[in-house]
Amino acid sequence: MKEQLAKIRAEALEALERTSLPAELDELRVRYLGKKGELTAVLKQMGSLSAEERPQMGALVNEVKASLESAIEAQAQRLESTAMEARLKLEAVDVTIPGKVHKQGHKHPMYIALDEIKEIFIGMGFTVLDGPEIELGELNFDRLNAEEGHPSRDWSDTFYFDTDEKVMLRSQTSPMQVRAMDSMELPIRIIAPGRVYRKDEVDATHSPMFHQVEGMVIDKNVTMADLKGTLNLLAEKLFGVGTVTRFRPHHFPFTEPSCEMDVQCHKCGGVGCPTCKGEGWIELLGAGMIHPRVLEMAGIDPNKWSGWAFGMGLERTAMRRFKIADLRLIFENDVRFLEQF
Ligand code: 2NM
Repeated sequence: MKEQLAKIRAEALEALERTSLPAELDELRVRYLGKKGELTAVLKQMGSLSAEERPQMGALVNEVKASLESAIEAQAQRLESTAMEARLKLEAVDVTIPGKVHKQGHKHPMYIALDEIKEIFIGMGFTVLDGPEIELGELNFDRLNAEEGHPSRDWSDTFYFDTDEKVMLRSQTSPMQVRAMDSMELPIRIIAPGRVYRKDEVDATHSPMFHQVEGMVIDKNVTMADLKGTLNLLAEKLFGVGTVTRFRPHHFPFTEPSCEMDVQCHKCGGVGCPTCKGEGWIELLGAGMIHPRVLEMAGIDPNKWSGWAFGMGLERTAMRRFKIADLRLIFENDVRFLEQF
């Protein structure tokens, strides 16, 4: 029996050495240490031993069992660390390999100008509103005092939807002003930037889609002086201290009185040059005191409240802000152009 045990131990240790997978280890564990394993078989033979031999053999079996258990445990740890090393090797990342250079995009100069405009108005307590580009004719025209028959409502000027002529691409962002009058508590100070659509022929100064920033203030005792003061401040903050402006009378259906604001030409200082088409001035925006009927239609009492509003084209404002000569550069999105700002 002693020889038998020595043989089992030697065989088992040798078999252990040759294992390379945890499953093989399990197999050996069952084969040598399991209930039907070889050591158990030896134990079962103990009945035939004498009373003196039995404890000796028992101790020997236990010793073999313990040494096999610890050998299996040691091999298990070895296999585990070999597997881990192999995995680390396989998944190793060479941090010294140069990375792929991604081409970075660039903010469009018009949106840089818009961000500046937003900052200026936010600093004066205005809220920036965003709204739908598909609008109801009711909000785009009727509620702004441009009733049936107004020239801007003509099919040749406006993108109506074929299926429903009540629905259109907004021709200005003023429907957002109407929404604000309907939903916000007075007093109101808002600007509404966004895309607008008109059936213009494409040329150096026109595109059927362009961007606008409109704005509106409604409060008690608001006058034309507030309009001029605020818009002059906008011009100075956007184009620099000392920027010269002028206000000319104009007509819009939604304001009364109405005006246009010009900025003195930055190229010639007002003398007249090709940039300002010899005028000395460049038109910046339209504005006016909100028509009492527009306030009334929103349920605002024009005897208690008054307001002013303005609308400016963002493309042209950005062109002036960054001294860009041709509108088409704004729409082409040539990276060599965009990277300059
Ligand atoms: C302009 C010029 C003048 C304007 C008016 C309103 C509203 F809703 F308050 F009546 N929003 N925007 C306005 C006034 C727009 O664009 C050239």
